[in-house]
Amino acid sequence: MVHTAFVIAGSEASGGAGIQADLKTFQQLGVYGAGALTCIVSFDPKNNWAHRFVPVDPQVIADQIEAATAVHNHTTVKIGMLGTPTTIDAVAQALGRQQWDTIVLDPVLICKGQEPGAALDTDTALREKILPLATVVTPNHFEAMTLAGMDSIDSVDDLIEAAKRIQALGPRYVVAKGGVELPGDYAVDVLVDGEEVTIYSEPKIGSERVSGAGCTFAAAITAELAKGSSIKDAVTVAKQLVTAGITHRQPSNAPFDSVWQGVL
Ligand code: PXL
Repeated sequence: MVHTAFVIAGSEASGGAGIQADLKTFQQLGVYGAGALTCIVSFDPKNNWAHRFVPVDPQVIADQIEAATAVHNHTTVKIGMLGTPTTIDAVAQALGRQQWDTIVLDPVLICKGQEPGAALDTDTALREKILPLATVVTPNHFEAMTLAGMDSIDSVDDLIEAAKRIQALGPRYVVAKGGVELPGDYAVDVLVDGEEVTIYSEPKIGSERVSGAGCTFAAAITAELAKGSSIKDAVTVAKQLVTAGITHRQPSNAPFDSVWQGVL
């Protein structure tokens, strides 16, 4: 029997991000994946790849989680894009129906191409209802600024400060991702575990963001924790997989290439 991991996230039909990336990552790391859909994102190739967004009915989200958690005894869950305060309520309630060893939250506020304004109500609801339940949270540069209430993050020290502020909101571990947004030649992530700070750094691969990098990173942490790894080792594997997956990215006709999880 292999370890299992559950994911609650949105569909991004092109296969770059969302639950498609999550489940591919679980499979790649040898974990049996299962998942519930929160929303459906369809890029619009006729309108500058705008994101068409449809939330799934909250009862249907609850039904999916009921079904999946009845079929397998999941103790590890990843939470990806939720998208609306109503969805956040439904997911917070459903999570409360059982004990979880590990809840990994990728605090997706907006996806690439969306307006930052759309993030505000989601930010408030995530901060109040989901963050306090999370074991691990994996904000990117924008999400770290928003959740930490900082106007800018311009250095690794700022990123550590943001991670510490977010940790004060409840999660045990914060992995804040500098990605291509911080100046310099390295993509730097910081893990904050209480007072301990671990820095993960790899040379940047180009200066463009790649679709699915955040989803793959958090899903890989989830899979490794499901197998019993320590958080430090889980982040090491996640960083390796994302770095290799970006190096061997899948080209696309959209403005973003996507991560190839099958690389390792
Ligand atoms: O990369 C963030 C993300 C997560 N989940 C879904 C998405 C996106 C971005 O497009 O569509 C479903």
